[in-house]
Amino acid sequence: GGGGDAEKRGALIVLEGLDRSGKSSQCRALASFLRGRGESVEEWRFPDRTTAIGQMISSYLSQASELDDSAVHLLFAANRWEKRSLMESTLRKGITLLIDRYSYSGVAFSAAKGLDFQWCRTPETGLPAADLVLYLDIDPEVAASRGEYGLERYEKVDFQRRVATYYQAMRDSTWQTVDANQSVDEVQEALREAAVSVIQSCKSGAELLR
Ligand code: DGP
Ligand code: NA
Ligand code: NA
Repeated sequence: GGGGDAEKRGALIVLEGLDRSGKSSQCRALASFLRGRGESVEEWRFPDRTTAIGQMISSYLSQASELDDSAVHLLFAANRWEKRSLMESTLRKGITLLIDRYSYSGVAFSAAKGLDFQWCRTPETGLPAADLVLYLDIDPEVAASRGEYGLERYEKVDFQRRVATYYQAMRDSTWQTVDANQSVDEVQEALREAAVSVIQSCKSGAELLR
């Protein structure tokens, strides 16, 4: 379409990384920084454990239930699809979405179990595309030494190492890798610069809703 006002919108910004990469606290700090600059921002996370599908996923992750690997892969994807229209309408209102994990987690964690990489990507196709992916790059050994590691299903160093290789296979022009072995403040600084810049592009209509 044309480049009119109707296409000015919020940015879809995704934070990705291994478990204990610091994503969730960086996400919160980034949201409050952006709000302080007067931006409209909503913080989301996937899996969204509050929905019926999310509760099945949560029970699986806490190892309270077992599910077939392919079935649980489709549940994670469905948990994103059930939020699609809300995602799109929120972006169209000019609100920026800051999302803690998205389709990249969906593919990387399932492929790391041995499911076919291309098959894993298929159910993610057609979801709103991220304008910016902030990848918090952390050494799996460093992540493992952080608090509470090992309580959920995927929190094992060898597994996380495989997840990291699949993340690398998905890097594209929307990705910015931030060294998450740095201090919390240094990581936050890098995230802020990248986020401010993409929000500006979306406002100017340079990034059109796909
Ligand atoms: P979190 O709530 O961000 O700690 O994520 C919970 C765990 O689930 C974490 O180990 C990452 C994993 N995960 C997140 N999204 C997906 C997904 O779509 N598919 C799979 N297989 N795992 C995921
Ligand atoms: Na986790
Ligand atoms: Na999540």
